[in-house]
Amino acid sequence: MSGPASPADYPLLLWPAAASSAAAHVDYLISAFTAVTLLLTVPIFLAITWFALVYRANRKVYRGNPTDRNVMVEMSWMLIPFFLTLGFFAWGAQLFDVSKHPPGNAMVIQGIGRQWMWKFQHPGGQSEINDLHVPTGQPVVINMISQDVIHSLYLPAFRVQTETLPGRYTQVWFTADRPGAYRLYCSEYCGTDHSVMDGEIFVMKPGDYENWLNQAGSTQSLAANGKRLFASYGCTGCHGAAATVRAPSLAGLYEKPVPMADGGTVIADDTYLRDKILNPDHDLIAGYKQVMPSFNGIIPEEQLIQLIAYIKSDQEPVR
Ligand code: HEC
Ligand SMILES: [Cu+2]
Repeated sequence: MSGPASPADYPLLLWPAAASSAAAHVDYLISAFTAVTLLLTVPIFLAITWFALVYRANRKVYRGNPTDRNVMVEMSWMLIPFFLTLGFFAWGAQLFDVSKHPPGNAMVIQGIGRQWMWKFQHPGGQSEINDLHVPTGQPVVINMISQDVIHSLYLPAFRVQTETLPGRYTQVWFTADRPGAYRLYCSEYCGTDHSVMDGEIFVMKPGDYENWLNQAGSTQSLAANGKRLFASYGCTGCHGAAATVRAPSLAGLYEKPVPMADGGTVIADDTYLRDKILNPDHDLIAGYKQVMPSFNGIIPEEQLIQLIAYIKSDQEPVR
């Protein structure tokens, strides 16, 4: 847990520690871009100053007969910066693309942002408030959602930041590579206590992380919790094997295309499943009579995540 915060606890870090596989690449880009920007602007400022001094009013200097325009010079001051910046565009776009595509073997940690705290849940069900423990060498995706307004999870040591939105899951991913404690922030102004919506991210060697998971304790994995909720909210009454209501089986549904009543198809990802549980009257499925009650305002975000974890885990292909 982070203690009471005072500005003196957090010195202004112009160049935070680099603790992820992507951090060095981002730093190279920023440094190179800064260097080129200086290279392109400093000579101009120096030249302006020099000309302003040398040719200022009342100074006796030769002012006649200016030289002709020099096409080569004009073309080069336009084209060289143009191609340089295009190069940076390609470089930045490539890093952006990497940041949007986590590797397939990534471990998923669930995050919830709300005024004014972060809550994280590990796959085994361990949860923590404001702090986050992650292993080194393992790609980690944080799948997050907001319970109220827009927040943004900012992890300076990993050089990543992603908005946390109400009603939609967003992801941020990294592979931490240097054990230590780093800060995590909300970087979207979200109300009175925005400034204390922060915490610490602890990067641990895989063995230490295992130990931490064991001592953090958890009675049930997310999926097992979801299974329990699936029964207690009465979902089994319609979606269970013994149900008499005609409702689609949810086994094997995750990430599969679902045929819609309007003829289209939708991929059953996290956001689709969440929407369907909260607003079953939207996106009607082909071939069913819609009798499912809305669970909007009834099932909190945390339990929606657990229900989805259960639907994900229940993967025998039935459909
Ligand atoms: C009264 C019966 C009933 C109950 C209770 C019920 N559902 Fe449904 N559910 C349905 C029906 C019927 C559909 C198909 C709706 C349609 O036509 O779009 C459906 C659709 C779904 C879908 C989309 C399935 C697909 O193939 O794309 C999901 C996900 C879902 N329900 C989850 C749940 C969860 C989770 C619960 C419990 C919190 C629940 N349902 C409770 C009847 C029910
Ligand atoms: Cu916030």
